Amino acid sequence: MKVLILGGDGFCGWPTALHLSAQGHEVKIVDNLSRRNIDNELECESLTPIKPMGERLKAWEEVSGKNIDFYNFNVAKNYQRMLDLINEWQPHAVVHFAEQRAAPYSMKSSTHKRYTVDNNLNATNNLLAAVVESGLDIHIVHLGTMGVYGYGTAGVKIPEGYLSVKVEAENGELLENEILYPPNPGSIYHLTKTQDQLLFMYYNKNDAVRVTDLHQGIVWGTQTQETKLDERLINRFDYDGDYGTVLNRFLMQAAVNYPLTVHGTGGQTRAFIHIQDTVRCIQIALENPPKSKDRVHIYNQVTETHRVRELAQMIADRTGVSIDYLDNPRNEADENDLHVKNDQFLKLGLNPTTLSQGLLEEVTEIAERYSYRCNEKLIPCRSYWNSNKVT
Ligand code: NAD
Ligand code: USQ
Repeated sequence: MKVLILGGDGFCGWPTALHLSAQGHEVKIVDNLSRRNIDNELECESLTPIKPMGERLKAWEEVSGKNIDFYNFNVAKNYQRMLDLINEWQPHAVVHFAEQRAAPYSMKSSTHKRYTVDNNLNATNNLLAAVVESGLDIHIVHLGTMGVYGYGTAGVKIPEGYLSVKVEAENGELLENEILYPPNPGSIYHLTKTQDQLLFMYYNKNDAVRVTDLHQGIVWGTQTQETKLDERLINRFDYDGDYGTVLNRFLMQAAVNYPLTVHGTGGQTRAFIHIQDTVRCIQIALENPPKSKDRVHIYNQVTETHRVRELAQMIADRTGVSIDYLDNPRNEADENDLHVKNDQFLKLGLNPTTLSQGLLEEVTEIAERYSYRCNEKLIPCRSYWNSNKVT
C-alpha cells in the first residue's frame, strides 16, 4: 500500500512511518517541522536527542534498506502543494497526525488559541478538500482523541464514537437514532478535535470520503521495535510543562528525583496506550478500511485507564520519589471515573501492551539515560486555563 503520512516527524508519526515501512508499505512523509520550531519558542528540547530528518531517513535506509521520501511544507497553508503530491503519487491512504496536539500549549494565550484552531482545522479541511479534488478513492486515517468525549460520566461506558438515542416522533412513538457522542472538549486543542469530527462526517456524507477516526488516549513510552534499531532513529520524549504528557513526565521526574507534579487531587482518570500499540493500531486501521458507502469508522484507541494519583503512587513506591499535590492549572473535574469500550481493535487482533513493570523499566531507562539533558526549570506547567490564575 502507498501511505502518505502527514506529521511524520512527530512523536506518533515518526514511529508509525518506520513501522509501516518495515511492514513493506511504501511511505512518504510530509511535515513542516513546526513541532521542532515550537521547541525553539519554548526554549526546550526532547529529552532524547532526536536527529534532523535527513539523518533519520539515512539511518533508516542503512538499517532496513528501505527508502522514505520527505516533503517539508505546511498542510494547513499550502493546499496546492498537497494536492499536487496526492495527484502525482496517488496514495492509497493518508494518515493525518499534522496538528498542534498539546492542550496546555493551546491555552497559553490568545495567539496560541488562534494558532491551534487555524492550524488544526485548516490542516484537516485541506486534506479532505484535496482528496475530493483529486477524484481518488483515498482512505484517510486521522488521529483524534479520547478528549472529544469529556472523560465520561459516572457509570457510563463510552461507546466507540456513536451513541444510540431514542427520539420522540410527532406521533409520540420513540424512534431509534444514532448520533455522534455529544462532544465535550476540555481545552482549545480538544475543541479542534471535536470540530474535525464534523468535517469528517460532512465530507463522508457529501463526497463519500472514506475516513477512520481514531480516538486515542494518552500515549506513553518512547521506543518501538523500529526506533530501537539505531540511536539515530530514536523517538522524541517530551517532558516540559506544555508538551510532556503525564505518565512520561512522572517517569522522567522520578529519574531526576523531582517531586511528581500531580494536579489537584490527582483524581482525574484518563485512558492510556503504549506507543508500540499506537503504531500497531494504525496498521490495523489501514488494513481494515471502511467500504465505499460506510459512515466514518470510529475506534477508541486505548488499552487501559488509570487515575493520575494512582500512577504517581505506583511510581513513587517503585522509585522512592516524593509526590507534590499542586493547584491544578487546568479547568477540569478533580475526580472522574472513565470506562471505555475498545472492542473493535481487540477483535481485529490488537494484543495490548499493559503498563507492566518490565515496560515501565524500559521507559525509566530512557529517562535515566538522557536525564543529563533535562532542564528542571521547564518541568512546571505554566499554562493556565483561566486568566485569573495567570502569575
Ligand atoms: P507531535 O506534535 O509530536 O507531532 C505532530 C507533527 O505534525 C509534528 O512533527 C509537527 O511538526 C507536524 N505538523 C503540525 N502541524 C502541521 C502542519 N500544518 N503542516 C505540516 N506538519 C504539521 O504530536 P504527536 O504526539 O505525534 O500527535 C500526533 C497526533 O496524534 C495529533 O493529532 C494528536 O492530536 C494525536 N494524539 C496524540 C496523543 C499523545 O499522547 N501524543 C494522544 C492522543 C492523540
Ligand atoms: N497532569 C498532572 N500532572 C502533570 C501533567 C498532567 O496531574 O504533570 C494531569 C492533567 O491535569 C490531566 C491529565 O494529567 O488531568 C492528563 O494530562 P496530559 O497532559 O497527560 O494529557 P492531555 O492534556 O489530555 O493531552 C494528551 C495529549 C493529547 C491527546 C490527549 C489524549 O497531549 O494530544 O489528545 O492526551 S486524552 O487525554 O485521552 O484526551
